[in-house]
Amino acid sequence: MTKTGRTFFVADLHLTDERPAATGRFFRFLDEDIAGADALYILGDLFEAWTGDDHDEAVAHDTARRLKALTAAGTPVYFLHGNRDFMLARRYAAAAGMTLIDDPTRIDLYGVPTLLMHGDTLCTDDTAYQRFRRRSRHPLTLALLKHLPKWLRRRLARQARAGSETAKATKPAAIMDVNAGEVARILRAQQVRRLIHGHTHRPARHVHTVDGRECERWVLPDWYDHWGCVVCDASGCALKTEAL
Ligand SMILES: [Mn+2]
Repeated sequence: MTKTGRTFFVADLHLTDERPAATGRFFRFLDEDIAGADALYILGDLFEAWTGDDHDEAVAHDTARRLKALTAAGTPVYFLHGNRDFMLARRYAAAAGMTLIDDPTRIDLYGVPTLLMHGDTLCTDDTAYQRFRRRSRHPLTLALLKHLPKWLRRRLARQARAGSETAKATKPAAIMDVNAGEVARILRAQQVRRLIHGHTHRPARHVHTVDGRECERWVLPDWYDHWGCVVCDASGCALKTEAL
């Protein structure tokens, strides 16, 4: 297939059998929009919930098959973990033909060093969430979770989601957005002038001035009422979003 010279970024699709419209649009996106792209990066929260690679929703199987076909056709797919699907591991990644990448990962995007993140680590004002994140992502916790029976992992995931919904309802909106100081810190530490992330569900292009230099931060949309992506080529990036 002829390469289009474009790279696509998505996040926060929150795919589940309960929202078939988003799944349908994602599969069309893979077939129509992505065909021939240089790469697809999925920056976390591809799935609404992930309790282990034995996750048995139909959407998990269908997505693996579709992504595998895409990589077989010559478009590599990269995935970094979101807060919903951080249990996604090598077995599923292999079935889907995806390459797991770290959060953050720095890539060369048509000559521009670009940092990729899910975005939850940037929300440093939400100290309760950061504490939960540290505990749940600890290697010992992950090792323990892996050995629990599926029904128990499902129950724990449900409880975590319910807890997060309750917390979100009471936290001021500003706390759940990224912290500008943390954004500047990571841009400086990673020596990049471009950052692409999701998680906050507030699609936008922001400009940050770090040490007198202009940096851009692209925030990916979720796939609830709308769907969308950031698409980049040698001339730059653009945010695309449309009603589902
Ligand atoms: Mn998220």
